[in-house]
Amino acid sequence: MIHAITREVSPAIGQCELTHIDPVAIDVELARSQHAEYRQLLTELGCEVIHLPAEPDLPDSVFVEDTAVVLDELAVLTRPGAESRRAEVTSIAEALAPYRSLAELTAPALLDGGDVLCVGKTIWIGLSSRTNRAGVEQFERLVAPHGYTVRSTKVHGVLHLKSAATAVSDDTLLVNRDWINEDFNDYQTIAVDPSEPFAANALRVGECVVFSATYPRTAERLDSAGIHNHSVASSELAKAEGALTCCSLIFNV
Ligand code: CIR
Repeated sequence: MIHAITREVSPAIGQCELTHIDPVAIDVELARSQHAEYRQLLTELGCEVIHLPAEPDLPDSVFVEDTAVVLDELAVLTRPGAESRRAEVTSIAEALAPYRSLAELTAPALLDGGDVLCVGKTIWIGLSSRTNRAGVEQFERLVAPHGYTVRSTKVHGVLHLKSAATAVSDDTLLVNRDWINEDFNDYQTIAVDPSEPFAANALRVGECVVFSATYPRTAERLDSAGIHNHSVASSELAKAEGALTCCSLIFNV
């Protein structure tokens, strides 16, 4: 069974971290209703959704992806690059504890889950403003014994690796090459439509792909490549520099 951990949008989302985009007022109620649609879609796609209560003092806490990387063998609790986000990890650890053994990154490691792209047994980690080499090295030490190969790649001009590249099948990545130097030669790649630079973040749920309704041209490119996708609205949390993968931790039980 697929499980998805999510968390309600914080009433403080307006105080979220912003790195590469300008502040625009966020409508908390709209963000919550779009998030509810997202959870509903995950349920329809077969997920058991574990929805955690809002954290009023943690503005970015809806973006649960950044706090942990859940593999089949263990979950790695991260040390998020933004100090304001470190306290988010505690309640995620409690939520994951029934399902996985837990390991954690410690200082000087910095790593956001948004920088971690798992493609089979290869794990790509973006070196970004949130993730440093110590984070990559500690993470690698934890997962290598389980047969994973870790590869790092620089990310520039955008927050996380998964803003620039996500997997839409076992061997196909959706990419925006403006933000990464890596060629990803081992995979087939689909480029985002040039008018939709933020469209590279697709969420895989089992064999299904969830995709933002904001990017219809890139959705057509996916369709043409035989990657059929389920559309969901995500415009409001995009104002907090978040996308689709950020809002859940998805794993099999
Ligand atoms: C942040 O800057 O940390 C949040 N405002 C957005 C985090 C989005 N998370 C993600 O892409 N994995």
